[in-house]
Amino acid sequence: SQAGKQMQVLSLILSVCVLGLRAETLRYVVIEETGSGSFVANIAKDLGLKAEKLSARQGRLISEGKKQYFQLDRSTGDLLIQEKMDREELCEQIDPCLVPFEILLQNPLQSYRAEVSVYDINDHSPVFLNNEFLLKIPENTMPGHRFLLESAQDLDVGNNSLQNYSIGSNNYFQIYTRDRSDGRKYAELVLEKPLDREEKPEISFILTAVDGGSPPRSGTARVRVLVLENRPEDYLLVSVSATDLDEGINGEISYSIIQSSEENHVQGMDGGGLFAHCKVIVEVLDMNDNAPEVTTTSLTSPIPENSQPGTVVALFHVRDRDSGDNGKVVCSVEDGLPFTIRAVSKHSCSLLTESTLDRERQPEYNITITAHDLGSPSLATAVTITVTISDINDNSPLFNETPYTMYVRENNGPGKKIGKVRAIDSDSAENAKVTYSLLPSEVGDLPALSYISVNSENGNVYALRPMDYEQIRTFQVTVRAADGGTPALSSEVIVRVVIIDANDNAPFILHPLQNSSSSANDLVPRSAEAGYLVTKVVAVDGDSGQNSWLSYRMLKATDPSLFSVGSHNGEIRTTRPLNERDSFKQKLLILVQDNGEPSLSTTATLTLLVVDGFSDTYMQISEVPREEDSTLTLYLIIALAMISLKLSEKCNSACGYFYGDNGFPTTLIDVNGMRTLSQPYQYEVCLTNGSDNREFKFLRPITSSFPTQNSEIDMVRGNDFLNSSHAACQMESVSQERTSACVY
Ligand SMILES: *[C@@H]1O[C@H](CO)[C@@H](O)[C@H](O)[C@H]1NC(C)=O
Ligand SMILES: *[C@@H]1O[C@H](CO)[C@@H](O)[C@H](O)[C@H]1NC(C)=O
Ligand SMILES: *[C@@H]1O[C@H](CO)[C@@H](O)[C@H](O)[C@H]1NC(C)=O
Ligand SMILES: *[C@@H]1O[C@H](CO)[C@@H](O)[C@H](O)[C@H]1NC(C)=O
Ligand SMILES: *[C@@H]1O[C@H](CO)[C@@H](O)[C@H](O)[C@H]1NC(C)=O
Ligand SMILES: CC(=O)N[C@H]1CO[C@H](CO)[C@@H](O)[C@@H]1O
Repeated sequence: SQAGKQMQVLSLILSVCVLGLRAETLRYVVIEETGSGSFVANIAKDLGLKAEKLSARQGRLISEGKKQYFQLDRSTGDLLIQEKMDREELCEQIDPCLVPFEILLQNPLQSYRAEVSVYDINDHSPVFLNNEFLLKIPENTMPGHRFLLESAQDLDVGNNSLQNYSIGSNNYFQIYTRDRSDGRKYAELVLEKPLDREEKPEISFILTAVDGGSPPRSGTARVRVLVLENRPEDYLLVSVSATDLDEGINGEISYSIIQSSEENHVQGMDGGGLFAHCKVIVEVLDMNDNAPEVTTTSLTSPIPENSQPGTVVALFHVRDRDSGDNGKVVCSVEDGLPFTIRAVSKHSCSLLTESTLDRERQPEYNITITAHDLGSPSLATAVTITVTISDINDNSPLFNETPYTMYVRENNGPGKKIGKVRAIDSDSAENAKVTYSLLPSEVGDLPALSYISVNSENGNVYALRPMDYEQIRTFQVTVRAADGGTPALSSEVIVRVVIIDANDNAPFILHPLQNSSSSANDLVPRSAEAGYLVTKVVAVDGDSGQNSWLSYRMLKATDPSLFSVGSHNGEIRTTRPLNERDSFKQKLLILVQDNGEPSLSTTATLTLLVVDGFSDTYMQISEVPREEDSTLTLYLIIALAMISLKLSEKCNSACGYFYGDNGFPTTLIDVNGMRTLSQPYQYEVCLTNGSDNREFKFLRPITSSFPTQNSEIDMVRGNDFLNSSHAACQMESVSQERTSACVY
């Protein structure tokens, strides 16, 4: 230490030589921290005075500050350091650091100005205010981005002050040392490589500040970089930097934001309260971060199904908070619906019907309207509205059967339900409410209403009166179904009522006549062989089907061994040859029975006369009144007609004529009743052709058979009776017979 002081003093002497005494100011140099008592210079010599003279003139130092750093040795004239000087305390960052004083002499009074320049030594290291600082950097920060680091402070000046910043090795950042306008250095961290939070969420390294002293001194701090997810709140927009020429606290700058009327001012204020402003204009670029908003402003539901295409159903207000394309919105509606969407204005669109609607097909629609913006990627919002379709009376009731056929057994009790009609209307409510009614018509001579009725509500059909199958087999009425719409729609259906036969008619004997006082006689030649066809019991039954299937049975006979009756055809035949002993007059009682359940029957009494040959003589035996002859003829005609009429529709009027005029019960008119005769037989009917006597004399089977192509012919065949206006004839053909029958 003692040696060090000598060195300092030595150097001082050297430097004093440089300064000398010039003008009024004496200039000296001393190195800071030089110890007290150290020699600075010999003032007496520099003033050109002898040391004694200096003492005699009471030379002394007058310092400008409070502190007296130097002292004057009057005996030698030496300027000595009285108090050790710290340059940093004396001058802070001011360089050069001068300590001025005056040298005052008496007798005469003289004043000399002197100043000592205090040289800096590197006695301070750069120091960071904080020994660690944190940088939060979003991971999407682009390489090249610069970050200002807090500067380190070094109280020394010149080459001893902070010269350079360096960082520990890392893969992401480089450090650059920059000069401020005042020559001070600051550190700039530059991102070299993209950050990846997932790969390295935190990067840490040592920041070193080095001064230019010899040897250099340094200070360090740790830098921690936190890599952030791309959160907007951490996004570094801009770094501002201000400089202050002052030193110390007057040069320390703090930054703050002053917000006024949407412009950000950044204020930089130094420790002395001086401040500067700069304007930071932040232009916010729109990001498509708002989905369109859709509001239903009007909705018409239900809408009638007959709405014209183009009817407005709903209005929507649409807005998007974004700007540019991000805020442009297009509305659409899903495909396949009878609706379309149309822009009404910049901020609204309407939903219209596009085609016709049909409530019966779809009564309700859930319609999703989608609004999407033109941003990339686009954002969309969907709203769903429910539109119901209201009914219009556009459907008639439809019967579920057409025509209806209902069956009623004859002799039914009045008011019997015989069936039900039902019509469905696919409209709704009143438009679908169906009521039934019977259209006026006639059944026979009576209005249909007197036969049946229809319940207007439920369509039940009732027979109002007992039906007589033998009178009416079937008839049809028209039922109308009308809905409750305005105007109402309706449809009609035919209801066929079929009367089912009951066995309520006993067989009726057509031949031989049963009610004459003396019944008709049939003649049997005594020469007849066994199997000779004597006559035929002709009976009919007013019923139909099984009820009219007749069978014949011999109940009683004068000689039961002589005659037999065909159980199906009623033919009376001899069973053996006749002989002399056989009685002239034979009486037969034949039971005719139908096949109904229970069956009904009637009997026929036959009187047969056994004769030796046909002659007028024999004919006279029978004393049949002429009245009855014509009646018989009529019966036969009827019997024939009955067969024929059923086969030929055009016969109806002719037949009606017959029955009405002659007072015969209409129940006789029954083709089916003739089934008893529907055997494959033909008969030749012979009548006498005398002017007065047209009595039925006999019949004889015709052996040649007709072609049997169909059942119609079959039915007729057994009844090839006769053309009664002539004495004798043979049916030539079935068709002829049919035609001729109609003539009667
Ligand atoms: C300061 O350093 C520079 C270069 O490092 C040198 O040229 C200069 O002479 C030095 N100044 C002093 C006063 O030592
Ligand atoms: C300053 O530091 C950088 C490294 O940070 C180094 O490359 C450079 O040489 C240094 N400069 C001086 C003058 O020491
Ligand atoms: C419409 O949506 C409602 C409610 O989700 C649903 O009950 C209804 O069945 C839907 N209608 C149609 C026609 O899809
Ligand atoms: C026989 O019966 C028929 C039909 O029933 C009738 O028209 C006729 O008057 C009756 N004759 C006698 C004599 O009773
Ligand atoms: C019945 O006689 C008439 C008159 O001669 C005749 O025209 C008609 O064809 C005959 N009918 C039959 C079925 O033979
Ligand atoms: C049996 C009989 O008297 N037949 C007569 C029928 O009438 C024709 C002519 O009208 C006569 O030629 C028959 O002899």
